[in-house]
Amino acid sequence: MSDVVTLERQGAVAVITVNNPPVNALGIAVRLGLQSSFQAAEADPEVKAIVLVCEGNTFIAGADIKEFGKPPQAPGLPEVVNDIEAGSKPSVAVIHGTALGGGLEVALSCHYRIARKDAKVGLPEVKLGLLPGAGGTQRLPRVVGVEKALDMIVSGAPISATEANELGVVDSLFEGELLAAGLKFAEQLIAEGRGPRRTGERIDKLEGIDNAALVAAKRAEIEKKAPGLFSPKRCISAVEASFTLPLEQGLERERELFGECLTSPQRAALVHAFFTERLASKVDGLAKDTPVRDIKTAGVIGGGTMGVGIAMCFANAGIPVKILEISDSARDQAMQRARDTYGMSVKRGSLTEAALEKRLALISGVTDYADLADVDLVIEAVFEDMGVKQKVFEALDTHCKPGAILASNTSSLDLNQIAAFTKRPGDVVGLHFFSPANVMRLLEVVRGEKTSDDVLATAMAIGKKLKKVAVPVGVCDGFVGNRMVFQYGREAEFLLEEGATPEQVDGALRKFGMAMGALAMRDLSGLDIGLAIRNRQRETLTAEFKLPTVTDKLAAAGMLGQKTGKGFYLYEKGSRTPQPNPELPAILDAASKEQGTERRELSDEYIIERTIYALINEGAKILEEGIAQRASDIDVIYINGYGFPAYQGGPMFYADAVGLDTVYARIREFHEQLGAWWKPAPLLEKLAKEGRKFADL
Ligand code: T1G
Repeated sequence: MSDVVTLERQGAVAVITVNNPPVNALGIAVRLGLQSSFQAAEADPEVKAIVLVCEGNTFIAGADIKEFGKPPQAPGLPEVVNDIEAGSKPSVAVIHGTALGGGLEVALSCHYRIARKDAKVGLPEVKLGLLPGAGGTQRLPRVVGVEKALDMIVSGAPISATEANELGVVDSLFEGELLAAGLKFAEQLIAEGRGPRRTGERIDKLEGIDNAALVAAKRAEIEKKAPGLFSPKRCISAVEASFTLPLEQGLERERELFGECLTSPQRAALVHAFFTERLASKVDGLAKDTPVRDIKTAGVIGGGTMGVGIAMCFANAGIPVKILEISDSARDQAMQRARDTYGMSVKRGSLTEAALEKRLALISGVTDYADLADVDLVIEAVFEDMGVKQKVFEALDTHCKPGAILASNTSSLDLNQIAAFTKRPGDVVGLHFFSPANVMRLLEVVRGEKTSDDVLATAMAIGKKLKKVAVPVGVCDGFVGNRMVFQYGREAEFLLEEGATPEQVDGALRKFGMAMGALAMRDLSGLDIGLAIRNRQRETLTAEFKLPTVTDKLAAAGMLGQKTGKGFYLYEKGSRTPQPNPELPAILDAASKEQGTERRELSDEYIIERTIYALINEGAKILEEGIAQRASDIDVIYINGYGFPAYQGGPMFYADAVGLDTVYARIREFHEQLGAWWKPAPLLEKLAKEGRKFADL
């Protein structure tokens, strides 16, 4: 027994309780406690059945991720679960909250499972660059069949208790008190004289089906969908062993494949992404007990794509929200846009008609600022022009109640200047959503120089409530994400002037793992938007800072990207699939001549260095200016807002993996060869010379 696992007997039932906050992770103490508790119950002649239950919000949510990469400590989880399954007395796992990863594997090694109706179960290891390493790839197929097991293990997505019950993963559902439900089930087993039912011995779900074909189909699907990912392929091979090998050898094969994943760099990057996403919500210098204002109602200024997407986030979280527009027709259009957007989710089957109506009922359209007098939080999402922002914030200052939070969704303008338009700059904060706002998880929470602590704490809390990954950032042009993407986009465009094609640049970036190429992304957001920002930059840049001119030429020719059907690529009517733009080569030739740039062959590796190192160098400047609290926050921003591959860990993690001395040396070369904009960030130079990492900061 240990202080995190206790054993007590209630009549003929041994009750084993895990209590290891916050999520009952299977750290060494829990593994030792489980092993000794099950052994003790097995040895106690009074015990006829065993109940496994957990304290706190959830059943076991997996192995202790913090232990990965550290020297393994015995007993390993495979040993513990095999012991549990081998027990001669029927054991019941009582699931509440989430039974995930090693937690579900422990439950699958118990002979029976019951779950509270609102529970979820799953094997999400693939999201950490791993695979279920304690029998999950061998036992789950024996319960749900190979097809469903492949879906659950390769996607890592949890299923509801109801579905788990339908599939036979859990034997019954209950509501209310955990232990009572567990004892009732165990006593029934005793009464009916039902003994152990070992999952590992079951084969009925493996027979009579062309499992090899299912595996081949999944392999082909993954090769297409995620060619760069390491662990999904190994998940498939492990499940394949469940029907090609006897259990013992299947478990061994699983261990081999697990070992390969454990040592893969992708695992380190994905575990980094897991923990840093949670770390990002911790704001340096903000006391844990900083009061948070109560946000029961919200308002959004502007019913365009962003405004409606933001309003939907509030409705999705059950918060009534008013959208303010300048006219009745604009108001009605905004409401229709919300209905149409929800309608697409209903069509896709990810939302019911009833839920659509319930959420729409929380969104109302208004045309008068006076209608916002009583809301707790207002977010402005109007055109990116300081004059327009001034009118809006002066009106909000006049009409909104004292204590209301006044937020701006600006993506690059000076929030301190916006706050100064009001008599209450302490109540002003930036809430920078990413398009489409109802889909993208990232939220940059912009802290103005006068933003008060409780407003910042409230903004972070509302971010979590809206199921966003909220990351605090400081005020500068483009904050963190956009400021870095300007440099990344600049280099992608320069590479076109130097001889690359959009297909080559974007192809290299997609192979690197980016969700979308840099130039396709520019076409999506609109070249006029990019150009407006670039022209504003031109005003501040000194002569030695050269800028590419391809966008200028495309815009001058009326090619603004997807919205005009032509940009870096061509888009057929109604299609978002980029095709080569036949007019581009001439434009590139003209740009190269104008810049005096000789066009030449460029390698994919060189393209990655020019684009990703531009992100890293600007990230280092952002860190030294304190615009981002920590390097990992930049990684969280890029993974959740800019399609940076989580399995590369984010730009700053990637830089550490490559080695800052290598990155710095290459950037110095670019500085000498290309120009002033490649001047290495002093922080990068310092860390490289000291042989340190961004992670050391
Ligand atoms: N190990 C260690 N710490 C964990 C943890 C884990 N498995 N899960 C959560 N935490 C920490 C987290 O960092 C945070 O810490 C706090 O708990 C609350 O988490 C052999 C190999 C369970 C759905 O992948 O998905 O089993 O920030 O903020 O939103 O096959 O946490 O407070 O210091 O996320 O309520 C598989 C991972 C492991 C599940 C709860 N399991 N966890 O969400 O809270 S691999 C997982 C989650 C494995 C075996 C293999 C979620 C949650 P802090 P939180 P939440």
